[in-house]
Amino acid sequence: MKLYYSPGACSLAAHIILNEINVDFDLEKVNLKTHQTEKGANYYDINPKGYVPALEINPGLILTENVAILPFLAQHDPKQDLIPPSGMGRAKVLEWLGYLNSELHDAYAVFFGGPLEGEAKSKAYKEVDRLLTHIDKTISESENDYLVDDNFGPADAYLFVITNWSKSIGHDLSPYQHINAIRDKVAERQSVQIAMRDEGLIA
Ligand SMILES: N[C@@H](CCC(=O)N[C@@H](CS)C(=O)NCC(=O)O)C(=O)O
Repeated sequence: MKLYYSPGACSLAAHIILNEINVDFDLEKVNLKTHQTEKGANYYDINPKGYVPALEINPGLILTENVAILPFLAQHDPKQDLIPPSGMGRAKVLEWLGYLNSELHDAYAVFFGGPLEGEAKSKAYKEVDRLLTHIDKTISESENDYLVDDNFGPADAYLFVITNWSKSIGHDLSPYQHINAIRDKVAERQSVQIAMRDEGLIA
């Protein structure tokens, strides 16, 4: 398998799960401004949508979209801890992935679409805070160690990656203690440390 990624982008979640499932994989960095890969390919030939992540499963077989890639990878976990194979547990993972992708990811993405000023900027921060408040409250009301049950899974990886962007948009994540409790556990995982190091995000 090969993951097309950009350092620190949402593709980091797939990178983390690849490290968790113990498969051989390659990485190819994509320059999202020029849409060239580090090997000189035109990225639009690989993913016509132009964004990361893209997962090459076999030569010529490409899977895109976080909500498809993350469960696809997680189900390769030999211990079956990352995602339940069926039933409500799996549906709950997909529910979180859908919400993170269509709501939280989008709310942060507004900051990366171009410079935000004045009212538009404060509205964008408010939206991020509104969603984080909901997520934090939901976690506080559950007795789980992670977003779904007591096992780390793809939704936790995705939440970790998206909330990492708070730093680059100048957003204060400290009020969200339940999110931060999950973030702290995720950050300690070897899969996460290795992925962040391999993307050049930490030394
Ligand atoms: N719907 C896509 C969105 C992916 C996405 O937004 N990727 C961002 C990085 S986090 C990207 O590559 N942006 C550059 C671009 O759109 O050109 C998914 O969930 O996989």
